[in-house]
Amino acid sequence: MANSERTFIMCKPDAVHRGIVGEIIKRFEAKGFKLVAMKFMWASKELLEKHYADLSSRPFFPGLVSYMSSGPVVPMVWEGLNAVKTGRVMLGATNPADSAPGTIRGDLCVQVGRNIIHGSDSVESANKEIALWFNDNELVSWKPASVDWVYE
Ligand code: DAT
Ligand code: MG
Repeated sequence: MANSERTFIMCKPDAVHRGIVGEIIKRFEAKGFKLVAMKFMWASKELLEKHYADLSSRPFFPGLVSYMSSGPVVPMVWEGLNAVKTGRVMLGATNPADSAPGTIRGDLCVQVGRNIIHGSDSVESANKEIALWFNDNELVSWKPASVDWVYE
């Protein structure tokens, strides 16, 4: 069902240190998306190198992995209609200098190397990322009481 598209969203270590994890979660909740999984963890360099494998040849890759492994992160799975595409819109452009006001990055951060949040860029990468960060038994099956008021 289209309403059950899933995306992988992660608050990065700067979001945790700055105490804005709640603000970020609030936006996905308020939008009407359904929380399927969430945890608080300190990710290993190995896991992050896998997560960002597509970027391994980029000059910023070592800095990216060391930033992402410098503190705890909050990986999450959110579900809903067009969750991947809409999630990206909610995040805003990769470089906060280009992120529109009203987006998470546009409102809450200033520099590309400290851009506070990750979001999957396609359904295919979402599925890969969800499988990389979560076991099947961590994905919770439930029906929000609000569902008939979010979808017609
Ligand atoms: P996004 O996170 O918007 O999907 P991406 O997948 O291209 O962007 O890059 C992953 C992360 O790498 C990004 O959130 C921040 C960092 N990054 C990307 N381009 C960068 C650059 N030119 N300089 C420094 N860090 C960069
Ligand atoms: Mg990306």
